[in-house]
Amino acid sequence: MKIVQSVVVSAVFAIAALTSVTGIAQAQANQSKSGNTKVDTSKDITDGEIRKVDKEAGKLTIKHGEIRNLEMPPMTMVYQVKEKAMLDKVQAGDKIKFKVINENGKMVVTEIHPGK
Ligand SMILES: [Cu+2]
Repeated sequence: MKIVQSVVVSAVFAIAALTSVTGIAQAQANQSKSGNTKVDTSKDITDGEIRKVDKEAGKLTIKHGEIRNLEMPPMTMVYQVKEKAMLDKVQAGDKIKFKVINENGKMVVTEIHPGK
């Protein structure tokens, strides 16, 4: 019983050590990336296709390409928009170019432009 416990304990320590090293490396990568974002603004614009418009909630479902400024891979997801009026000129099926920012941990679409 003692032996089993100590094996488990050292496995947990090994995993914890690995995790913290990875965490530090990622933090450093994020830091250098955010420094670049301000210089190259074209990185902020993402291609997408609107799947659903929810004017009442001020939300937009977008199938989007890679979001470079947020390091997000392509996917379909729901975003809050900065102002509900932005939804007046779009509808499901529209191809767009848009800008999304991370506002205190929440993704917010701040710009929508017609795409092709
Ligand atoms: Cu996404």
